[in-house]
Amino acid sequence: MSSRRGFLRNVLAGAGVMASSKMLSAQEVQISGDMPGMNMKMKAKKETVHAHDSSVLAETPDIPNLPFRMDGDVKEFHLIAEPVKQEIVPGRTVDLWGYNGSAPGPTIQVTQGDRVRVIVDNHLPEPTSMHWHGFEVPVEMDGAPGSSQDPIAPGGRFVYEFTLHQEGTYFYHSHMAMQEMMGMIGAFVMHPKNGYKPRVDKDFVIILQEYAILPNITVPNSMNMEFNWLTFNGKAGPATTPLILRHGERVRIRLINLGMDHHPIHLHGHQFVVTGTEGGRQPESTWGPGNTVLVGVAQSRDIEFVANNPGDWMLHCHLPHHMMNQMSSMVGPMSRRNGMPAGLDMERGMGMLRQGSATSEENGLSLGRGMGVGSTAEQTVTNSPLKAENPMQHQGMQMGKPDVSKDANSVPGFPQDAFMEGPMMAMDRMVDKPENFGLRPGWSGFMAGMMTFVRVLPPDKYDQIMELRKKQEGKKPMKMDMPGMEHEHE
Ligand SMILES: [Cu+2]
Repeated sequence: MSSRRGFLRNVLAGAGVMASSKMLSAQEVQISGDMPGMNMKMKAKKETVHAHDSSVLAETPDIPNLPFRMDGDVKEFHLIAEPVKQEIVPGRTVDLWGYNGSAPGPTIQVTQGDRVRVIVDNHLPEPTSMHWHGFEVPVEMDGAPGSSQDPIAPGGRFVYEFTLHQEGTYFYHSHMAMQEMMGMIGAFVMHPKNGYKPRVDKDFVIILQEYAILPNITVPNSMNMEFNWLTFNGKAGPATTPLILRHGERVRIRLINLGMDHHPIHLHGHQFVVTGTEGGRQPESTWGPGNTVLVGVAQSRDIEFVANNPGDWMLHCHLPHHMMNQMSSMVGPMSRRNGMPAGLDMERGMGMLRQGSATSEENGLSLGRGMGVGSTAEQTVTNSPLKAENPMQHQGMQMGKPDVSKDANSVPGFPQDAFMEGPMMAMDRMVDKPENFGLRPGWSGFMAGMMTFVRVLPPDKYDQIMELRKKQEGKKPMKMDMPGMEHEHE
């Protein structure tokens, strides 16, 4: 079994890229004022990047791009389905299944018309199959287990090969339903042969996922119907990486959803237009303004806007429970009653009524909220007073005082957000990174779940962050920002 590192080395060697060579980020390409294919020398020659292509390479914050090598005219990628450790927020590393060490898996980027080969190795303990979601390819390449191919056995391999005539935001995923809920998806961006008009300056990919993970274990319960970890590219707020924009730039954000819920993704401070779906580019006549786009399960939505309003703007799922971390019914002290059933059996876990009404004693507040296997009965939690004088201490978090009124504990419904967010939860330093530079102190206490920032910055602040980022990237052994491409002067 070849190690991932070894594999990457081989791929890089195959692509003529030395491990030490400096890769360009999408930003840097953009700063140079040209398209990626023009200012870089590529092994791929002109078949892979078209002279009239004004597309910028898409960036998937917190997720690498998948490198490729050219085999004649074929772009060859290599994906390894395997268990991965994923740090969702500082201090919370969970056991997911993904590809090449990451969940979601690395982003694949090709150009419309490319001949593509993807070697898929299965390093999972059970069979898997790779589906190319929305691809118009011959049925034997569709990855439907049992019907179009045998599942890929543990230790096995399947080689997919197809020519792609489409353009747009696509994705790959395991076609084993429960594996999907373990993280097994990745983005597959097909850039158009001739660039979209109007062209964008920045192009981002965000994959929406959700997991049900009990507070005391690291493995998601893929059978659960409720979720307490909601992620953008495998990270929950405040660990998500903000999208950095220079004031005035036009931006595309490609949103991809694979989970059990639909997510209304909302942007502050700007109106956008939906320019594409999981079926590719939409005609411009359909582009109406909005600021919230519902990304349904198995769908993708491309949104575009001009970042003309300076500021640090939230981009988030607007389902209230998807703006929280680690939420389980143990967290909200909502009842004084003993023995609320939670996760006792599947019927109740899924919210099916056996007796009584949804709010009866038998069912009560935990109905359909059980975090599942392992929890026999919910711990009793009382309405214990929140002490403003004596804030609780936890890990490396900044412990501000919970801001509650003197009579808070006599108010029905208290506490609600006093527990879930606020200065008590701030961890600015623990999630420190160039993209967070200059945010308002304490910001991280209010970022959770499917949340990140779109930072529309004046030129000097923008340059400062890009400079910090360049420095940080220089420290990393290698950065896979540009598949198969290398810096001109190295
Ligand atoms: Cu949501």
